[in-house]
Amino acid sequence: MGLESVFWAFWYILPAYFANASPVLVGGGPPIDGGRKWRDGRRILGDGKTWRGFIGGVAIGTLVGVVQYFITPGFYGDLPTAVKLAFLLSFGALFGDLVGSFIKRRANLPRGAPAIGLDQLGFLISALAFAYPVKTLSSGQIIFLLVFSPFIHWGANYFAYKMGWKSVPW
Ligand code: CTP
Ligand code: MG
Ligand code: K
Repeated sequence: MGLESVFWAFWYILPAYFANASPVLVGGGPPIDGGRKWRDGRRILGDGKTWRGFIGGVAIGTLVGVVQYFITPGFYGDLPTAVKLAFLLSFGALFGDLVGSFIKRRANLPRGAPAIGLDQLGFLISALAFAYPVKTLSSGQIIFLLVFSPFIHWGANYFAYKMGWKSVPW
């Protein structure tokens, strides 16, 4: 795959990365599950999934898409398409993140416990699925993102840990 198509793959997915990474800075406050428990007696999602993180992440990711439109309008066609795409990528990413936490709680993993695969790819697969109807990538580009995103995810989390934004480097 050419360098150019690698670039567009990253450019395409950027709102999802921003949406997924922002809650660590903008999150906090009331948890989405309202503190409620599932029938297994454990939390539905846990305290790590908050409304502020979710809404803030979707807003930041969508805003990133607007900025991207003004940098490369031709890639999106028009502004409404860019906004729709960025919103779906961001919403999809954070929805996938919630599904991941739901699965982790059912597996009896406490908040913040790492789940290799789920943590790095859940948000990405969900973002790609939500955005698919508006605009998608080639299968080669999707495979590229699936292979390389875990490294970006680990790098970003390590950076956030070093900055003191997170208590664990994952
Ligand atoms: N966060 C948030 N709201 C979200 C997602 C994340 O407020 N919807 C914040 C929380 O402070 C969370 C941090 O971002 O602790 C890091 O996110 P993540 O690693 O996804 O959550 P974990 O704390 O690891 O929780 P879980 O075990 O459920 O994945
Ligand atoms: Mg985590
Ligand atoms: K996560």
